[in-house]
Amino acid sequence: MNFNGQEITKVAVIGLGMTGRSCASYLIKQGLLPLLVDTRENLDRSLLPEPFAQCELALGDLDNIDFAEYQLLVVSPGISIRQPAFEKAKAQGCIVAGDIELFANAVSVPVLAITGSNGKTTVTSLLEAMAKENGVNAIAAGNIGVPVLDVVDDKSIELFILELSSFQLETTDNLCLKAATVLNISDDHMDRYDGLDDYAQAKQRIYRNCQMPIVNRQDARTHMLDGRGQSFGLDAPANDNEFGLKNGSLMRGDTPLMSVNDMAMVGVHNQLNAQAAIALGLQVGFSLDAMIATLKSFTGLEHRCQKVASNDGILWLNDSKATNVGATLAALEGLKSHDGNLVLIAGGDAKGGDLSPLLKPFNEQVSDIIVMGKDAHLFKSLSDNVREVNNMQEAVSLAASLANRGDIVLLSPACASIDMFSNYMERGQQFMTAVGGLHEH
Ligand code: UMA
Ligand code: ADP
Repeated sequence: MNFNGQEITKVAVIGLGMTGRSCASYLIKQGLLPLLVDTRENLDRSLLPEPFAQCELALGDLDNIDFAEYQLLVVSPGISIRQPAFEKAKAQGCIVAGDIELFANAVSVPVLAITGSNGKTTVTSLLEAMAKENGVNAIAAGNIGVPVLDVVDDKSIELFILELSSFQLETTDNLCLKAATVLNISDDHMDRYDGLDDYAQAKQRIYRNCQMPIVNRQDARTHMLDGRGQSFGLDAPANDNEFGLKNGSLMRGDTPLMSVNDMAMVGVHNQLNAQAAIALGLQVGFSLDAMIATLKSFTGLEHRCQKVASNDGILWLNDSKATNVGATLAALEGLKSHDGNLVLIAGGDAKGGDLSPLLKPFNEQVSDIIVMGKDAHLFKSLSDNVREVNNMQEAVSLAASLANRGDIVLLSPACASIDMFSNYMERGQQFMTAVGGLHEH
């Protein structure tokens, strides 16, 4: 296989989750027989796809594997490349890359990319819907859950819209983009980075080979050092390279594009997401009218400030996708004008993040905080109104006993779910099921 100008014959795939399996299948299709590696010793070989049977398999500690004879190591995003095994391999001449770099090497149609701490999936899905409205056959892929190498060879695709995580960007060097954005930077994945600047640097790699960077005016960590690009923000735009808000309208320069009241998505953060999507869409020739039409009908995604049906006069909101502090702050900001009590259900794995920005909204807006999970104790130091429970059922029952007609119960955990649930979807689903079961007596 030709990879960035070099003929590759010996390759290893590190990690056999969704990405690793996709990489292995792709490489086998290219006529290679990759070494398959996973750090989990108990990985069930019988669950691996049939074509993988021809490949050698190595399980366990990466330090016990000799990568010297391999030219390329394709590493999954869930595995940190900052470990001695990879340092050693690089010193021996191995290239360390991820699936997005292999995609970059193979793709021949335009690509847009989106990263940021929050809003990636919303903006990526919104752009996919805008593409459809424009009659463009586009596909959303990457961190959104569709491994890029599963779709790169589909000749019917006219445009790729990639959601990229900081982990994927760390192993990507040559992805050429029509336009890209870092939506925002706030504390996340601090168990993998040495602070916010280190994390922001990984995200900034998205601009490396990008024709049009789209940055957030209110968030300096999203900016290009040379000031290049277009921007979006909460304030009024100064010129046509700026998108913004003025008198309740989404604006480009002096031109009102649409009233925010006509958007189907709610919350100020979604007004920023909409601006970013419009700016990206214009770079690939989408019509403004079609993008505005999409914004009038696109209601947002499940598990993101989603209303849960109930008949008790309480508004139950499922924001299970709030896996970091920034997302929970955005949800609380959106509920600022609410008059009744607000009961918050939070907790899980804080990923080493700093919870202190929650202190102010907790004091000003939240009447009761119900917490669970690995880092429940961290919330107790933030407020006196914190009660700990053991599971989602208990959390919902307690919330129901605390809330009255006109109040809001918000599940917005500010933490990852993996300590108690298989993913944020399961957490949100358990919340919705428990709320649904409240009146079945
Ligand atoms: N793992 C090991 N040993 C291995 C391989 C993996 O212990 O040898 C563990 C990892 O530490 C991790 C889990 O297995 O806890 C999954 O890691 P992975 O790299 O195999 O993940 P994939 O199944 O390939 O899924 C990845 C993304 N996951 C991560 O980056 C952790 C998925 O994003 C993405 O949808 C998928 O690739 C397709 O591109 C999920 C995610 O949580 C939604 N992303 C993080 C986020 O959004 O915050 C970055
Ligand atoms: P990501 O894919 O980056 O995790 P999502 O679109 O899935 O982003 O949203 C994750 C969480 O962040 C949800 O709780 C959502 O309400 C919130 N959110 C969405 N957009 C923004 C934004 N621009 N700023 C802050 N929070 C946001």
